[in-house]
Amino acid sequence: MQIDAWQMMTDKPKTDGESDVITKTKPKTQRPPMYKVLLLNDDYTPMEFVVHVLERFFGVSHSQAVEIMLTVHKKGVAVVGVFSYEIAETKVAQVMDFARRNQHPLQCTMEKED
Ligand code: TYC
Repeated sequence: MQIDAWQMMTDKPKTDGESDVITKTKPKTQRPPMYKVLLLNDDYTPMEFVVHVLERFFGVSHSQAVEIMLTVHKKGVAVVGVFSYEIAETKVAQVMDFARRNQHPLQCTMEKED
């Protein structure tokens, strides 16, 4: 009978049926769910205001902001970013508060990513 690394590390002698085979099990790492932040179209919010919102709260360039704003204007809705629950919630609150303070009906919501 030979002394092996397992025995030396565990101080446990192998008994019948135990082998040196190590079965690797892949740990199932749980990623937190992500949330899409959506901007909705309306007929009253000025285009420049939406562009400003996108630059200010979503850190996109002016040309990206114009592009996203026009997508919302034409299609009715667009995803403006994907974040953790807490960050998405903060973005939505910031946009809604800023729109309300400026008396625009702009709507921003969040939705769990599939
Ligand atoms: N439809 C608006 C207009 O014509 C512009 C607009 C774009 C409003 C995007 C909201 O999320 C929005 N003034």
